[in-house]
Amino acid sequence: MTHVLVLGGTTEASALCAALAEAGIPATLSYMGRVDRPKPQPIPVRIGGFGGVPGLVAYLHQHQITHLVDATHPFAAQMSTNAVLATRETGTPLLALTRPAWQPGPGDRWRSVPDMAAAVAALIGPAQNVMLAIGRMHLAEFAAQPQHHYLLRLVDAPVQTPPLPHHTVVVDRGPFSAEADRALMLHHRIDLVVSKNAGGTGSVSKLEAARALGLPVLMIDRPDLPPRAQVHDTAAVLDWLRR
Ligand code: 3Y8
Ligand code: NAP
Repeated sequence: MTHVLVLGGTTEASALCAALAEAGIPATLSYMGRVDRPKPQPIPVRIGGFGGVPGLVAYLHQHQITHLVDATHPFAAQMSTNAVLATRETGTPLLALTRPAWQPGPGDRWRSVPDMAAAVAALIGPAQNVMLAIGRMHLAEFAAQPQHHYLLRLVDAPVQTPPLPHHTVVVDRGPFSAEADRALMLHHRIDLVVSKNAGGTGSVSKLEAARALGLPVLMIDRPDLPPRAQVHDTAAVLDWLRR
């Protein structure tokens, strides 16, 4: 009896869940529980960490999971690493559903940096209006460059004030639109956009808006992940499940 566990939190994960529901394939979606109101899904959802690799191993056994699809965000490196290690231990087939990294195109003014620390270091220099479109988890690191005015886009209103002396919070969740992002950047007179190289369609809008406005982008490259089989679309996952 097939039972698929999908590690979610991305647009692609939601598309896969819809396809699994449509195909009548028994599946469960897993969220970490990072945001207040995760998106409703057409299949059963579990929320919360598993408890490291041992916890995930136990879950795979207890719920007789026959296939694990890692459809987490490319920056969810710990989850993806745990998925590789746990399935190596249990022998559960693992497939990653991910999206290709964004590539700069004509008109893009990108400066790529290897990680968050390098992005912080790259902000040395006189005060600018900086759009930090990287969520909530790494904001505190930017306190090392307090001179800028930061525009912060967050899924939920912050519980405590971010440790940045000059900042404006916009509470919004993607997918976003290039028109709205362009208006947002103009309204806040943004000089520079900081972005993770998430790939996909859910937040590419900020890159399109930056290109239209001729703004520079500080692009944070993805963390390295252990090797695993990976595909870029739902159809390939369904084929894999049928084999
Ligand atoms: C909890 C679950 C779907 C999935 C939608 C995608 C697109 C919209 C764009 C910007 C960039 C950012 C952030 C972002 C996007 C999609 C996708 C994506 C970026 C939700 C969701 C969960 C999260 C967690 C959240 C992080 C944060 C990152 C905001 C749901 C809405 C910045 C990543 O407050 C927090 O703790 C937020 C944490 C991890 C990164 C960070 O460091 O703060 N995502 N985002 C998942 C869980 O609990 O397991 O409600 O949908 C999902 C989505 N967010 O089904 O339609 O596919 O990527 N998510 C980044 O890319 O830089 C926003 O503002 O331009
Ligand atoms: P992470 O740093 O790689 O994972 C940290 C720990 O969170 C994991 O070890 C695991 O805890 C738990 N976890 C992460 N994803 C989980 C999931 N889908 N289901 C159950 N537990 C999960 O992960 P993250 O970057 O915080 O991402 C958390 C969630 O937000 C994921 O669903 C991810 O797809 C989504 N997301 C992240 C980003 C981003 O920028 N990082 C962007 C968009 C969406 P245990 O070790 O206890 O099992």
